[in-house]
Amino acid sequence: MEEVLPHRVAQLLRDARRVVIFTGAGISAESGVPTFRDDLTGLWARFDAQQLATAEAFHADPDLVWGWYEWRRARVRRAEPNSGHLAITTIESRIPDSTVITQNVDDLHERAGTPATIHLHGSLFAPRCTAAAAHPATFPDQPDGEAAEPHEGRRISPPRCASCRELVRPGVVWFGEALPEAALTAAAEAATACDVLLTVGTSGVVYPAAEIPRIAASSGATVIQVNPQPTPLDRIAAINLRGSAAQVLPTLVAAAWR
Ligand code: BJW
Repeated sequence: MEEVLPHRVAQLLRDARRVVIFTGAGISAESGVPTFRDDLTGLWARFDAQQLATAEAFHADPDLVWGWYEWRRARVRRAEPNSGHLAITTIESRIPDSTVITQNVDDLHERAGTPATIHLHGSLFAPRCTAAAAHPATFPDQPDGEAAEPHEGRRISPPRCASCRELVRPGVVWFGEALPEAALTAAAEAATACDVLLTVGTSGVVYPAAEIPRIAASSGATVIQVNPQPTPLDRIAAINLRGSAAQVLPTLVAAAWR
């Protein structure tokens, strides 16, 4: 890959007509939300996130899995959007045909000012009935996620659906489950039509979401990657900016529209 000068990257962004910003857990890391493939810490250290985020784990031990999601929900509630989320809102204000697509289940893009974020993997804040997706579920937040953690991890019984009394489950997409069709279609269409796609803070290993930057590249868009670590997306990215989202994105935005 040729070396790309910073002013050239800024110019590419400034001149773009249609931009997609595709984010993963790394965008929220500097807000204090652990990435998905980070080792779990504290009382959750002996669990593996990839094994907890499955329907099988929930059915085998609903209290364990619901407790983990409650702990994460409380943690996200305490987090604030960082300068990476905010830089994305500046890009949206400068390039009206911008689409933000996230794999994250937090609400930090929305709280930064991107209300129309496309969520490919659902939300921590949209629990639903295990039996009928049409039954939404509302329930109170736990008082304090971390303080309430008992020794074996924070086990909490999930509530029951008010309509049919089945268990309520997190409104996220687990391994082996289909992504929400409308979100996936909208994401693929935006990736096909964009001229620049910024991929930020994702390992790029979870499909079909990881197809989104690949669709953009094969449709002729320039893919710019922001990540402190190499990923499988390095090969399709025209430009790899090695650094953290909260540092690189504001610098890029400032260089594009100074
Ligand atoms: C920073 C940073 C900083 C750190 N700044 N960066 C094709 C090939 C092989 C397998 C498959 C395939 N197609 C499907 C599959 C199977 C499977 C899959 O992809 N498996 C792979 C792991 C091998 N996919 C599925 O099962 C999907 N469903 C499916 O295919 O269904 C088929 C079907 C069709 C029709 C009917 C029925 C079924 C579903 C995938 C769902 C993924 N769900 C999760 C959990 C969500 C809930 C929860 O959060 O608990 O989504 S898994 C997890 O991974 C989560 C994330 O959104 C997703 C992606 O992770 P992400 O965001 O990339 O995070 P990390 O942690 O991996 O990486 C963080 C990155 O940030 C790193 O690169 C760091 O360097 C970087 N970073 N600090 C910038 N400050």
